[in-house]
Amino acid sequence: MTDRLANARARLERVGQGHVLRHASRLNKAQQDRLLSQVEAIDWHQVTRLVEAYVSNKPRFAMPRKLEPAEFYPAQPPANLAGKYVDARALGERLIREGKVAAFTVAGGQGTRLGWEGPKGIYPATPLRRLSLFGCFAEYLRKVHSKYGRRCPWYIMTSPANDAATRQYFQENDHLGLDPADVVFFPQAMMPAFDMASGRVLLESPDSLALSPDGHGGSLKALHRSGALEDMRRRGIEQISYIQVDNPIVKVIDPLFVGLHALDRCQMSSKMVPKAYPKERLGNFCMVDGRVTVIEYSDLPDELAEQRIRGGPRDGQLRFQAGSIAVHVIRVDFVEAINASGDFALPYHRAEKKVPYWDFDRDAPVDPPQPNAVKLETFVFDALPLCERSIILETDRVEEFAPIKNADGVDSPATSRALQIERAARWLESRGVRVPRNAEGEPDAVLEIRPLTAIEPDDLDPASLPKTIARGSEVLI
Ligand code: UD2
Repeated sequence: MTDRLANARARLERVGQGHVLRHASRLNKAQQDRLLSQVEAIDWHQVTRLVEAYVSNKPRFAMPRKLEPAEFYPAQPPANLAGKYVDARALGERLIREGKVAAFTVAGGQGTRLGWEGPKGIYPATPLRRLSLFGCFAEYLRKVHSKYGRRCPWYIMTSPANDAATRQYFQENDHLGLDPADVVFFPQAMMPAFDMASGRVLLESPDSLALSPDGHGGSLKALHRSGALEDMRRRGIEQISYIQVDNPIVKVIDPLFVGLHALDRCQMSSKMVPKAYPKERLGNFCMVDGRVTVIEYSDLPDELAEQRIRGGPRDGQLRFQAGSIAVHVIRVDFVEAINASGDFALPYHRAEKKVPYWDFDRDAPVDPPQPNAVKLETFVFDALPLCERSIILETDRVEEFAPIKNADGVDSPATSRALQIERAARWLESRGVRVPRNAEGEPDAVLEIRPLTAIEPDDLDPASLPKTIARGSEVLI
């Protein structure tokens, strides 16, 4: 037995996970190396603590004693804030022009709900061109470049499971028209799945652990460990515009949002949409002990979720109405600071999942019919309570939130397509174009506006637009 194998075995035996390498002597050299590399990448002391805290025990959500809805900047500024919005947008634009803003996409998720093989960013998202999600973001950034005269670097967090396929896609597609030097990939860390009954780490095959990405909260560590933060420093980046991979109409960089966040000297800020219904599957922006805190929809008690405002200009609206669309601006020095305090750890969230595993008694894989495993993830919004200052900006759902998450039903390719077409129709109508609508008021044409043409309605030049869209037609602007 090699020293390497013996050492790893001893380490695992000490923490009650000796089964991981018990069959390793039957593996060939390459298989052993693969498994040992996975084992060596894991902090086993932490694993013992996590099993105790999250697998053997089910942590109960501790409801804060005092929970208030968080304040937010409305999408349309009231008269007393109109000047501030103008100043904020000007500041955001200046920061972009000075090269101080980077885009950051978290794309390490597995996309299991969509049933799409391969990186989700490759999913064909737009109604006519079937442009990929990554393609939408790349065109957005190319438009930012042409509008503001400055290239914004784009950081993309992958996972070890989709890193190679993601890079290959960019290479084969000429980096989607971007300068390769401006696209920086780095993988996030992985976390093993635990057998729910025993707390033992699962193996998916004799030479591999059952690993999955450690949650989008892992991005705050991965930015540091990968050297991406240093790269940002070298380029003079101060603000990170954080987006998820699943939303084709997201404002990859929004000058107003960046500007409000910078003007108010915040560490990390967020965008929200008013929830469509009380238990919509969005995190709820709340205030706990004077700090912005996201409470997951599943943790918000029904009675609070259903509460409505009585009287005043917002009469009838949900009291806890601010739902997170997972769009943030984060200061580079905030990410540096939390990483510098060595013990920075976001809380883990426990999910019970069906995880296929290898049964060594039968020497065969098992596809469990019921959830058999616990997966642990951290969430980026759990960094919000670490901020002294944090703002929330409201945005319009049709303008900015058309995520593709599920194969059908809510947040599916079909709902995203309808929202994309509706947004294109609104933009065209705002520039004087007549768009046919059906009895339900939906656009009666398939419309797509290239981000290269416009990332906001004012980018559309009425002189180059059709006067009328023909009913039933397909129009690419
Ligand atoms: C997230 C938020 C929800 C709401 C919604 C808006 C959570 C728990 N919920 O729901 O409150 O804001 O988004 O769309 O976050 N990812 C990684 N690595 C990982 C896991 C995820 O990069 O280890 C990425 C993933 O590629 C995607 C994003 O994070 O871009 C969202 O992941 P999700 O699908 O797990 O989040 P979701 O839709 O449940």
